[in-house]
Amino acid sequence: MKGGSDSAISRGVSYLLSCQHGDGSWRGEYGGPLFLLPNYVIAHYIAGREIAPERAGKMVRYLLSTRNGDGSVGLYDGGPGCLFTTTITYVALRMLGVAPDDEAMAAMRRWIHAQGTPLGAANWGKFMLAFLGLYEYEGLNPVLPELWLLPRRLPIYPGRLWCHTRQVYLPLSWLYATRAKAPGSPLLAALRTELYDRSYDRIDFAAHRDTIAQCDDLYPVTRLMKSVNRVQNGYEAQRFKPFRARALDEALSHIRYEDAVTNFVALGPVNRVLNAIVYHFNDPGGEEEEKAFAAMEHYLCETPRGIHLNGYSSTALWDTVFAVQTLRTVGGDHPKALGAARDFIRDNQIRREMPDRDLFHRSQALGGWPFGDAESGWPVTDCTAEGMKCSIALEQLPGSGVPDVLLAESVRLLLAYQNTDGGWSSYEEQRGPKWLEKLNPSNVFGDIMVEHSYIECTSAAMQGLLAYKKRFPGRSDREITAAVGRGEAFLRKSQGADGSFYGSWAVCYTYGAWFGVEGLRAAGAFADDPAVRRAAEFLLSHQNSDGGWGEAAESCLEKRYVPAGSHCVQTAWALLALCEAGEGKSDAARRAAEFLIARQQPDGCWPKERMTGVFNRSVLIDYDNYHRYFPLWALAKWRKAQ
Ligand code: LAN
Repeated sequence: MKGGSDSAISRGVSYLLSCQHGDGSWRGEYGGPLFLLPNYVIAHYIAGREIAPERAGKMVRYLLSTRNGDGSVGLYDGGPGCLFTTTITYVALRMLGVAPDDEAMAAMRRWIHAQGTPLGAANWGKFMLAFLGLYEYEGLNPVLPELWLLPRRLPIYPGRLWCHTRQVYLPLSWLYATRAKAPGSPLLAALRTELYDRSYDRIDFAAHRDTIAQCDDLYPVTRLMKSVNRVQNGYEAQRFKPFRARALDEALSHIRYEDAVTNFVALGPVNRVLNAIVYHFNDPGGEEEEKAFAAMEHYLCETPRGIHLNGYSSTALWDTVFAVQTLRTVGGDHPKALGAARDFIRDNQIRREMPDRDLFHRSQALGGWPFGDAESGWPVTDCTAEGMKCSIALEQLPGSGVPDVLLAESVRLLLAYQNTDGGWSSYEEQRGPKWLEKLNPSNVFGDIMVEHSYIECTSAAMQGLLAYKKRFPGRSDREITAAVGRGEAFLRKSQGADGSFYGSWAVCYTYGAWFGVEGLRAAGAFADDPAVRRAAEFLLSHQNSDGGWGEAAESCLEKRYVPAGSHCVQTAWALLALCEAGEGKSDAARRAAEFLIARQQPDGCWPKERMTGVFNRSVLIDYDNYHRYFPLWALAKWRKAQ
C-alpha cells in the first residue's frame, strides 16, 4: 500500500510539474456559468462590432453544446433549465448567424415558450433584452443611480454592497436610467416575434415587472423588496427627476474608476461587459469603448468544445498557491519549479494602493493578493493569506522573495478586513447589515447583497496570520493572537450540531470540513478537541462504501449533505481534513487513499469529474486544476501520516 502510494505520488508530481506555465504559475480554464458568453455576444452586437466568422463559429459550437436534452440551458453547464440563460443563449446564437428554423433553435424556442416566454426571465435576463429592445424598460423594476447620492451612512448606500453586486448594478443603474437601447434591425424585429408567443406590441410590460418563471425563482423576491420597488417605481414615474443628471455623473465616475484601477480588466466578466455597453452608449466608438472591448478578450477561452468566457480574468494565483503547497507536502526538491512559482507569487502581490480609495469604496489593496493576476488590482482575503503562506514557506529559495515590508502590509490588510463576528469575508470587510439580503433583486443568486464571513476565508486568514507570526515573532503578535482567537471563535460558532462546516466556494461540506479543521488546528486545537472530533465524525459518517466521498451540488442550495458518487477532489478534501484531524492512520483514511490510487490515470493525473466550484449558492464553476493537485496533495499528506 505504501509502495503503491509512493509510485502514485511520484507519477502525480511529474504530471503536475508538466502543467506549470513558463511564468511559473499554474492556471486553468474557468468555465461553467452560462450567462457569460451570451453577454459578450450581445455587447458586440449592441456596439456594432463584428465577431470574426471563425471565432463566431467556435462560439456557436460552444453555445450549442451547453443545451440540455429539452433545449434549455442551465444557469451553469449541465444545470436545470433556466429561462434567463436559455433566452440570452438563444439571442446570442441568432446574432452569431444561426437560423431560426434550425432544429436546435426550434427546440429552444419551444422550451422558452413553455416557461412563459422571457416575461418570466430572471432580472439580468430582462435587462440584457431591454438593451436590445426585446423587452421594454417599463417591465423592469428600477435600479436607481440616485442611490449613489444617498448619505454614505445609510445601510442601503450602494458602497456597502458586496463588490460584485455593487459593480454589476452600477452599470445597470446607468443603463436603466438612460433607457439605453440599441437601434432596431431586421434581426431584432425577428427576435421580437421568435421569443414571444404573442404580438410584442400588445404586451403590457409594466404588468410583468414581478413575473418570474418557476425555474428562475431560486431566491424569491421578498415582500420588503416589493414595497421598496413600489417606492422606486413611484419615483421613476415622476417626469421631473432633479437628481438624475448628477446621479448619472456619479455612477459614471464609479464605472470609470473601476476600469482605471483595474487596467480595464475589471472585477469580473459581468461588469467588464456591462461597463463596455455603458461606454458605447455614452460615447459611441470612443476611447473607453475601445479599451473596454479590447480588455474583454482577457476572458476568452478556447477549448476543444469551442470558445467561451472564463468566470474570471485568470485563476493563476489560486492555482499556483495550491500547486506549491502540494509539492511542499510531497517533499523532495523541486527548486526550479518552486523558484519560478515563488517569483510568480511575489510578482503578483498588489504593490500599490488604490488612489482616492475612500471616495470609491475600496478597502486596502496594498499587500494583498488577487485570485488571478495582480493587474486586476482586487485583493481577496484567502488569496492574500495563501500568498503569504507560500511566500514565507519559499523564502529560503535562491533569489529574492517578498520584501518584509510588503508582508507586513498583508498582515495589516487581513487585520483590517476582519468582521465584527470574528470571521473574514471574500474581498472586503462586511459593510452592510445582513438584512440587506432581503433586497436581493436577482432571482437566481443567493447571499449576494453584502459580504458574509466564510469558513474558508476565515480559516485561510488565520493560517496566513499565524505563518507570519511564526516567521516574525514579536511583530504584531498581540494583534494577530487576538484576531486569530476571534477567528477561532467564529469557526466554532459556525460548526453545525452534526460537526459539519458549510463551504461556500466549493461543493460543499467536504471542502468546508477541510478549511474548518485546518483553521482550528492552526489556532492550536488538538486533534482530540471536541470540535475537531465532531468534524471527523461527520466526515466518517458520509464516506461511501468505495472509500471515497461525493456530494451533489444540491448540498449548497439545501444546506445539507446531499450524497453522490465518489469524486476524487471531494475525497481529497475529506482525506486532507481527516489527516489534519489526527485520523491519518485510520482505516477510513487508508480506504480513501486506496480509492485515490485506484482512480489515478496512467498519465499521473486524476479524472475530470463533476464541477466542484460554486458561487452565490446556485452557480457551479469549473476549477480545471483541482483534479491535478488536490488528490495528489491528499495522498502525500496521508503518506506522511503513516
Ligand atoms: C470567485 C473565485 C474565487 C473565490 C475564492 C477565492 C475561491 C473564494 O475563497 C472567495 C471568493 C472568490 C474570490 C470568488 C467570488 C465570486 C466569483 C468572483 C468567483 C466564484 C469567480 C466568479 C464569481 C463572480 C461573482 C462571477 C460573476 C458573476 C456574477 C454573479 C457577478
